[in-house]
Amino acid sequence: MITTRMEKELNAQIKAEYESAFIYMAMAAWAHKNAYYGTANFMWKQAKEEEEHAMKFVDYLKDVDGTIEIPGLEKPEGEFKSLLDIFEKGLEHEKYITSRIHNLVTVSDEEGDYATNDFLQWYVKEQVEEERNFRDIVKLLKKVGDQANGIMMIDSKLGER
Ligand code: OFO
Repeated sequence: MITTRMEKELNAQIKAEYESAFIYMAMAAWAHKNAYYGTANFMWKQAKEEEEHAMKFVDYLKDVDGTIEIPGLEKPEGEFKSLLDIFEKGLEHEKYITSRIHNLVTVSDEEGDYATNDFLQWYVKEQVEEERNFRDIVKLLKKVGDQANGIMMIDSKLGER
């Protein structure tokens, strides 16, 4: 049985994961419009993954007989300055999600909820991976700076995801 507080926090995280999906879809749309087709592909796939993150919380709430709340979402930012701008914002967003996951772990401790604590460990590991992916791309983009060839090479590499 899940506590009301834990249930509320997990539902808030369903919303946060769908917000992540929307943010990355907006980035994908901008990238496509600006002919960064590799980045567009990367971001559509990233958005799909975020939906999977959300659905894992939905499935978990089903497992523990919790109440699932389907959230309403805000329109995400749709204008960006560059690929570097996109990936820096992505990295910042992932850091925010990491802090949210860590807070959920703290709440599960406080609630004495060992099952949820165990469930959350998957997200703790996943966030290390998520931050790393974005950070690596930010570093590459900073290295090439304004060189169009370098940017196009990175974009094409991102298309392989
Ligand atoms: Fe990008 O990890 Fe979920 O939100």
